[in-house]
Amino acid sequence: MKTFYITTAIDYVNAAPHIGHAYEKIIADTIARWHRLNGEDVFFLTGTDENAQKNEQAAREKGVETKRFVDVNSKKFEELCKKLNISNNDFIKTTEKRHVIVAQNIFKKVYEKSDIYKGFYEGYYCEGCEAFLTEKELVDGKCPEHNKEPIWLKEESYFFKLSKYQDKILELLKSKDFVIPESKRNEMVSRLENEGLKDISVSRNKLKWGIDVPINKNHKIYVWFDALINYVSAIGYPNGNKFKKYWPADVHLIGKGINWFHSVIWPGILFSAGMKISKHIVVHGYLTVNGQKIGKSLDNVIDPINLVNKYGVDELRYFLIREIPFGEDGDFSEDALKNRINNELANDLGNLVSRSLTLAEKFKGETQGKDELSKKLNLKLINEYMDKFELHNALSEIWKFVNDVNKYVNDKQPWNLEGKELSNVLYNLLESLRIISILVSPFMPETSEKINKQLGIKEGKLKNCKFSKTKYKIKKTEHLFEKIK
Ligand code: ME8
Repeated sequence: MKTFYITTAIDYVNAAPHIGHAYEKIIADTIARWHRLNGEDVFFLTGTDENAQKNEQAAREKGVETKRFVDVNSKKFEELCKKLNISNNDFIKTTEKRHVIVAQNIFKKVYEKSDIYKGFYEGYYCEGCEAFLTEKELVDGKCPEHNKEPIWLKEESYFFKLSKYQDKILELLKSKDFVIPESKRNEMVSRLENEGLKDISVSRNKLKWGIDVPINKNHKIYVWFDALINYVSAIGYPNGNKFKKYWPADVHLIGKGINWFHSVIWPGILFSAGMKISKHIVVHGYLTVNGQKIGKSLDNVIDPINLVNKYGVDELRYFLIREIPFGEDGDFSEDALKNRINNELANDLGNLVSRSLTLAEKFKGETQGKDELSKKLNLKLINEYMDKFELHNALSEIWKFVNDVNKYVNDKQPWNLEGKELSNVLYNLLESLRIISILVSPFMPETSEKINKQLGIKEGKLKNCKFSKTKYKIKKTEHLFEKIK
């Protein structure tokens, strides 16, 4: 069976999750569910990045012991996953022993290959990014990502010979679809071509929080070196069955701010450790809230759990995917969310299901006839969009079909029909609903279940998306979506 291994970034636990975290998990989940629908053996990983300095600092500010603090906050991310109906197969916390052992193991392996050497680091460090910054990267002396002045570090440090892998990494970046979308690949290629690769610091001295450097207990492993390794520690590198089965990963889904770490540094580590390189780095854009950058200081960290409570999980999932062209930045606003709920969910899909089922429930005979609608469904195109990670286009193509079926109802006016003619229209409607239910299931799993329940059918797979003879047991119940005033 074809395997498919997908991961999200692991989230810092210095604060509660925000809508950007929810966005990433929803996209990854939809991709994972799509591949399961296609009959593949999917492994889907998410988790939390716990060894960062900023987690320790946040704990200190709250006056809580660090481990307790990260555990409590990590739970919030796990709860978010449940709330968003995320179908992850595992959740890794980088303070777990299974991770610590592997991070140290790979550090040692790279060291023994003479790709790690001791030196002296002097330069800027942004605690927000948990990254060493060059002067060039600063804007008005501040980190542009966090709008904060970095600290000046001067300390003994271990360095990773990233420069040694420059040619191999550039070749990899230039290969067609290692980084998706193209625009995000070009950014990496031109940065690498302009700046070249320097060796990078991979340890921090005199820290209390973090994973010990295995060859020198006075140092901690630099958090990014440790964090990237979660993708292999979680599946049991080097000898675990899952590692053998699923590595290399098919997709690392990440936000644009951490592209360099995944497209350049991670392959460098993998090359050095003699491991296979992940197949695709898939990069999404950033969300703003009412046009403003998400940030604690801006006080617009919208709590995704509240949004789910207020609007419903599938409503939020649908909105985020449909609203933002994949790979681009996008804005979240409750007004835009309400509009899509009322128009596309309640009107287009909700009403279609509701009026079809009302007619079907009343109809006593068997629904049969000839297929008049399947040519309206461009399954090939939907598949192509999903393969290109253009989830917004896939969803909009599915909606074209929903609205073609709506138009069919309006044209046929089945409420004025009876007997064979009515049976034929209902046959077309019910088969269309069954197929729509399959297609929307990765995007809106609960909605799909509700449709199936009312049709009295089991969940289908992608291969069942064709008109056939289905036995239905119609039982109309609730509305799929509530309109919002
Ligand atoms: O970067 N909109 O963690 P993180 C959309 N621990 N996505 C956003 C976003 C926004 N406004 N802000 C952040 C880290 N993200 C590291 C990752 S992976 C080995 C280590 C995305 O909690 C961000 O780009 O800051 C990343 O993909 C994810 O959310 C977690 O961000």
